[in-house]
Amino acid sequence: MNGAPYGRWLPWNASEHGGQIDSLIDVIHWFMLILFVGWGIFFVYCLVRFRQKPGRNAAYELPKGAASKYAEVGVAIFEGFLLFGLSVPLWSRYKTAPPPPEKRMDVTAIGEQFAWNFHYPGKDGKYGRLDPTLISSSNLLGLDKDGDPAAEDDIVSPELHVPLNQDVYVRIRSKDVIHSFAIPAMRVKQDAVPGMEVPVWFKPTRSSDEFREAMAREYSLDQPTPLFNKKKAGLILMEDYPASGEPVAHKGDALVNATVEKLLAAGIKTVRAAPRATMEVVCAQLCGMNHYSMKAPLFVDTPEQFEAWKTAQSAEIEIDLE
Ligand SMILES: [Cu+2]
Repeated sequence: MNGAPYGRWLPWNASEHGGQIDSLIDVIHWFMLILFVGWGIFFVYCLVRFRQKPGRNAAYELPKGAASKYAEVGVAIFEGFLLFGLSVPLWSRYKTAPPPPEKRMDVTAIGEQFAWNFHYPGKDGKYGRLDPTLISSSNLLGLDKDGDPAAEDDIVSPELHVPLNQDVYVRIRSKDVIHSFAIPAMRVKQDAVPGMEVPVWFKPTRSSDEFREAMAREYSLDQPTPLFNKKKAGLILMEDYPASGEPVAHKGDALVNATVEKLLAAGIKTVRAAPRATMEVVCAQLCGMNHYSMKAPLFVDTPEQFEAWKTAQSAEIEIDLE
């Protein structure tokens, strides 16, 4: 990881195709700058050249010349080329070639006012049945755990976990109004439309660990910052403490109350830590009063971290059922 997280005025890019989007943004901005300066110069030229003078009357007829006609036809052809020569083929190539099912990680993202929830098919690779009549505060998606065997191993999570360097295939749905599933760091954005299931796909090429390394800094253990929530684990440790001898806290531990107490008891007052979530899924469609708060943390895990997370999720489900 080199450079500032938010270099070039863009969020960092963590996906395989993101570089192409950034190049397109660059090209369009340079092109618009050239047009802006060109038109600006022409505008000022016209103001000076055709300004009011004694003995000169305004002409109301349009100029009739071949030059302007050729220029207009030329611009139309160029714009047609941009649309049908570049945009349409690129769009169809990207939108009609999803990664094959055996190579991708499948997940469904369901938007509601005002949260995202993620439904993983579990070990069997099959999504369990969702039944709107089963929706409750403890079963947010209405997953039919008793009626459908395919639902037994499914995972429902308010966090999106994806594996590093593997294609991710997301089916996007909505429970109520139109939302927009957006991951700035992955250069992905797609509307979530009630009654429809719209897929998007991307391949994460940089892990959360990498971004944590870039964002790590010293925190004093009694310092209040919004990230340093001792109950909710906004921060995680980037090193073992103490560095020598038997560590009381390990790299990767969440900075929650229990960890902080252990560290203070060992005489440690400052630690190097980083945000637990370095990327997020947001809603990019004004969907109601609390639209601004509609976001979910995104984690790009190494294959081992991803397996460990899935195992922990399945364990939690079993406890819930007892
Ligand atoms: Cu929304």
